[in-house]
Amino acid sequence: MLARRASKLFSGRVDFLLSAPQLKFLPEPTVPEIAFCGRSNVGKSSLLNALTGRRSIARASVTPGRTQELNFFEVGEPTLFRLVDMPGYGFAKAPPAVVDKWKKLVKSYLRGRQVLHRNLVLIDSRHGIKEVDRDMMQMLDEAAVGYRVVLTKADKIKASELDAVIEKVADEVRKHPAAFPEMHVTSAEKGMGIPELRAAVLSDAGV
Ligand SMILES: Nc1nc2c(ncn2[C@@H]2O[C@H](COP(=O)(O)OP(=O)(O)OP(=O)(O)O)[C@@H](O)[C@H]2O)c(=O)[nH]1
Ligand SMILES: [Mg+2]
Repeated sequence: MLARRASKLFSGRVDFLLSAPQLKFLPEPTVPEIAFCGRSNVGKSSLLNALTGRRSIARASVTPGRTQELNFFEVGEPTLFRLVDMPGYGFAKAPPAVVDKWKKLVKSYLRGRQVLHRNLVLIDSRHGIKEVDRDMMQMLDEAAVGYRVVLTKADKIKASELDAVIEKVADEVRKHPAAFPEMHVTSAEKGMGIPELRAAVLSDAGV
């Protein structure tokens, strides 16, 4: 069963490979990659930690904008695929030159990476889809890179509010050609939706 295989794989070897501050530092494209995109502070690093069952393999931060490079993690022995923790977008307080540098790096990676099998676009359950998320989804639509929308921090709002957000986000997601119609609702804190997302990542990686 996929879910059991996924859980076994993620509890096995997961190793940090490298941090790429520029395109020239990207690792050789030898295995499928699954990237985590989303606004600063949305919970990318925390979700990666939750999926791999490690408390802090990816650094999760209280300071928005902490992840500034593309961080690669390898899963499996031998390596079956990689997870890529991306810098957050839409962080207004970073100096414009820094934001520009991140944007360029992220865009070139997303558009040009042959082994990129899928993106996870993370949306904070409390805030829903923001303008910067729309820009990112549109860019992915244009680049024809398939993505799954993942709601994060579902533990932070009431069930009734969560239902409303799910419905609203789903309505919008359906309009994006490169987005998967089904969404994932997760909490890295409580483990909600994590087994399902592990299975999805496995099938996206084609392993
Ligand atoms: N309650 C709750 N808090 C969460 C959850 N996921 C992340 N957080 C918190 O949200 C903050 C940001 O999480 P990160 O994982 O660092 O977010 P990020 O998207 O990697 O941030 P950048 O690297 O700055 O772009 C941290 O304080 C986390 O503890 C969750 O599921 N539930
Ligand atoms: Mg991060």
